[in-house]
Amino acid sequence: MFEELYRKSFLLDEEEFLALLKKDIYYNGKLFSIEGSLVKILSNGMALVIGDVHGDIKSLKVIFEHMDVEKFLSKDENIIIFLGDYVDRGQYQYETLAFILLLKEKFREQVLLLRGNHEPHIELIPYPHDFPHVLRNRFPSKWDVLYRASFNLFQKLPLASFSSNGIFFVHGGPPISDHRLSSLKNPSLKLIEEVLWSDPREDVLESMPSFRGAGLYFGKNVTERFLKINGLTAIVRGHEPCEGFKLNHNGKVVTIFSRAGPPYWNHSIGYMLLPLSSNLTLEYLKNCLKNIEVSNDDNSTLYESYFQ
Ligand SMILES: [Mn+2]
Repeated sequence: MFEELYRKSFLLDEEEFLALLKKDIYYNGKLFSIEGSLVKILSNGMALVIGDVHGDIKSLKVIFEHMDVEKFLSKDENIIIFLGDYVDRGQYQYETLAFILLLKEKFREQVLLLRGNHEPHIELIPYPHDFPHVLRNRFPSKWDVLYRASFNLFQKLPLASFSSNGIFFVHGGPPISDHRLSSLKNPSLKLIEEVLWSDPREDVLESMPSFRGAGLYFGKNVTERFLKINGLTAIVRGHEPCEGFKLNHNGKVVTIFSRAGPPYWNHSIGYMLLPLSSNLTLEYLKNCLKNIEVSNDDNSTLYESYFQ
């Protein structure tokens, strides 16, 4: 199944890609309910959580093979949560976006696509944002139509999600200027910036401006207040390059990074596999984190064997 979707994502012509970008992204169902930009997870199954992919479709395929995603998705209650940043930087940007959208189309009830800062708001364009250039090279006569359709799609992606067992899923960080989850139902640009762009810091207690030029660095006090106000246990996010995953604020902020190789040259592809039904302790949450080691020297060889 997913081998077929993977192959198809490399073969789409511009019309097929455009049709895919224009499809409705569907959320309200048995497993998710969406209100504005916030998704409540209703599933009692398992969640596979994927961090930044940034055009590295091959690492995504490695994860899917490693954990037998066909078998995983054959259980109706199981879901995949993507934490955003599908395009920019990597070698296979439109293929990655196409693959994820094909997956969403086939398993619309089971796949949740959150928004990253590289699925940008018009007033918060990251730099570099090379996705339009990639499209122009690949589809010279229609790249602008494809980019506009992608951009429109990005605007519709929800910002954050939470599970009934207390996990908050987001690309960057918690809403800082208004901690209430309900603030994400109809968020201001300021809140959009905070949740898509922020990073945790150990040497800050509250928050301070970020070197990224957007979003904030948030400290332990912000994390603890946000979790307490909303009755949550932990924040699971992406956004920062690391060796698969990292922990901040005594394990209450988990970062997952699901790609390897250039331009970060990390050696581990991270993902998370966690139950949505049972109570989770921070200790248990750590055991849900998985890493797949790859050697950068061998990347081409490793990837070659997966590439068809
Ligand atoms: Mn990011």
